Amino acid sequence: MKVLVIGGDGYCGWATSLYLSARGHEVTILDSLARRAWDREHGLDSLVPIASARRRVDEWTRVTRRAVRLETVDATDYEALCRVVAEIAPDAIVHFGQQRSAPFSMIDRDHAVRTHVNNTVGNLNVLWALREYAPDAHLVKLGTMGEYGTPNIDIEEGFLVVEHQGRSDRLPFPKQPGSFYHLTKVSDSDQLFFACRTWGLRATDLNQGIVYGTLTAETAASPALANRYDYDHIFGTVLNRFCVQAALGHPLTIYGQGGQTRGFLDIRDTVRCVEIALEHPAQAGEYRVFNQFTEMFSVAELAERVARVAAGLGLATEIVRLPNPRSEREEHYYNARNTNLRALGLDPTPLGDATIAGLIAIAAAHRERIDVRLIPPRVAWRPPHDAPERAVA
Ligand code: NAD
Ligand code: USQ
Repeated sequence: MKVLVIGGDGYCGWATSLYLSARGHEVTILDSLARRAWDREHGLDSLVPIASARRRVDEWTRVTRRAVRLETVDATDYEALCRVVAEIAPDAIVHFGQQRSAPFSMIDRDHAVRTHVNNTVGNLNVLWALREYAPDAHLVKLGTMGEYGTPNIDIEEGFLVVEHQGRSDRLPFPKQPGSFYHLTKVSDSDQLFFACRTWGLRATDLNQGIVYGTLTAETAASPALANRYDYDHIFGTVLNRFCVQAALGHPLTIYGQGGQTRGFLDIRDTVRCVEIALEHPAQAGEYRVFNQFTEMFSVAELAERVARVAAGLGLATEIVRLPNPRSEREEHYYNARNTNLRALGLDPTPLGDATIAGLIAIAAAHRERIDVRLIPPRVAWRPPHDAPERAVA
């Protein structure tokens, strides 16, 4: 298959590009390298050093004799995007290429707007480029479990059968996203559904949970193929952050009560989920949603788990509950369905103590690169004087 991976220089995209290339697919990475620029802008860096985009694709060819093409293009640049899509004539496009941090999108108006322009214009351009140059190609788009929020009912895969006034319909599941970033994903889903209904495009929306881990067989093959490992308060996700904190002897930073429950998956399952979606394309005109996670955990459960594994490694780990910088439910019902990918062959990798110990060990090996000032949360969802209690008073 000829696969165009938009955002292929990022955390999920890099691992997926190499995984697909190793399995004989003809992979082109299209990436604006915006993420590297955002890191520089905010003084952040991956804990594990990552080679430049050019250097890593060259290294892949050296190690495997397989080529991955690299196009440094921004998906918001429609002409450049179309040139690549027309040239490659892909069988499938995997779209990872967006600003994906909730805190980044909540820093200020400028970051919220940049997130929306980058993600929404990019997604629209991908849909128009498909319509014009590859209408039969399958779009596999990364969405997020965070589109649904935390409703007090079970979360279905994209759609809900609703009975109302004696009539019934299968409608998009109600969305209650928790940040300006998550809002862009809701808008993308609407765009995808519309483009499939209207133009007959075929799309799979992968509503992915929080990814953890850093190693896949391919990224482990050489230091120059290493994947990013984010631990900072803007791009670091919760389990990866806890493992770095444990390695440092830094208290594990639970925001609020810690009852926040989310879907999680190992990055080794991310790459397999994308492969499964590609192997079983949506029909022409079909828009379908797969909830892409393997297990559900609360933040407090994860902290306790990491502390226990760290103790086994001789590391004393404290857990702290910080005032929550976000607006989110801290104790809530959470039960999400994830049967579609399993039905198509996903054999989940459960979170094992060995995975946590491995992440702690990688962090310990790079501890001189850790900037502890980047750990405490600094982006608040609302200024203190805007808290609802005050607003009501
Ligand atoms: P990342 O920041 O590591 O990678 C995103 C990549 O996209 C970067 O290389 C960036 O340069 C590129 N990019 C951004 N805007 C672009 C544009 N306009 N044109 C071209 N390239 C662009 O993020 P990630 O963690 O790999 O996430 C990838 C996708 O998966 C995102 O869409 C994200 O919303 C989704 N996702 C991630 C997670 C997670 O836990 N990491 C969980 C659920 C969903
Ligand atoms: N949290 C802590 N302590 C921390 C960091 C986070 O308690 O040190 C809490 C947050 O308050 C939140 C939960 O952990 O309740 C998850 O936060 P996160 O930063 O790990 O993940 P999130 O902001 O939800 O975003 C990440 C990715 C995003 C993706 C999303 C999937 O950055 O791209 O869309 O996970 S999901 O959570 O399913 O929406």
